[in-house]
Amino acid sequence: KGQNPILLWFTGLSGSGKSTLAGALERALFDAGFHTYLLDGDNVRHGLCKDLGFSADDRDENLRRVGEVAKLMVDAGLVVLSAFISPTTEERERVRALFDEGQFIEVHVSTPIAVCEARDPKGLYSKARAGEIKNFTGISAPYENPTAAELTIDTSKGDLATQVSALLDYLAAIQVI
Ligand code: GGZ
Repeated sequence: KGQNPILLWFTGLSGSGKSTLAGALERALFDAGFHTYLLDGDNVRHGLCKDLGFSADDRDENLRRVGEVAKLMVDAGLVVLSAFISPTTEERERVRALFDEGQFIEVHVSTPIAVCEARDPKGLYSKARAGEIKNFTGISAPYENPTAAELTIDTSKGDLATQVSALLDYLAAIQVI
């Protein structure tokens, strides 16, 4: 199926729902015949970036590598989705600058931190509050809210199917699908 290669960049706090949302959108695009790939901490931080931790410098390098890999995948013609906290505007804009106008679509998963912390699916927020994890985004390390995201989705409002529909509607409206 003919397709416009793009990168959908999901940014947001731990527990905000980035991976769930990106995974569900990937499934919908794949089912519609698109060639897709989802980059996230699970497939990057165990291999390509296994030498990196969560200091500001290591996150910066993690996101630089992810951006370059995504660029190669987009050059190869894929619809690429990524789900990383990506806490700073500078890091996100550096990735955007690798792409042509319209090829980089930033999705801010804006779920409030109180909701992310209440979800705490891996118990990381409680460890961060106890001081057992240092540099935890939103608790002891910064997260800069995007100011120019193409889309903003709060996963504490509405259900996953509605959120995926909103993403598909946007992609259809800008004629990338
Ligand atoms: C934030 C951390 C940390 C610290 C481990 N701060 O919710 P998760 O568990 O599954 O996803 C988070 C993931 C963040 O990695 P990223 O590669 O997305 O981050 S970045 O874009 O900043 O490079 C969280 C877990 O790793 N995790 N320690 N200190 N999240």
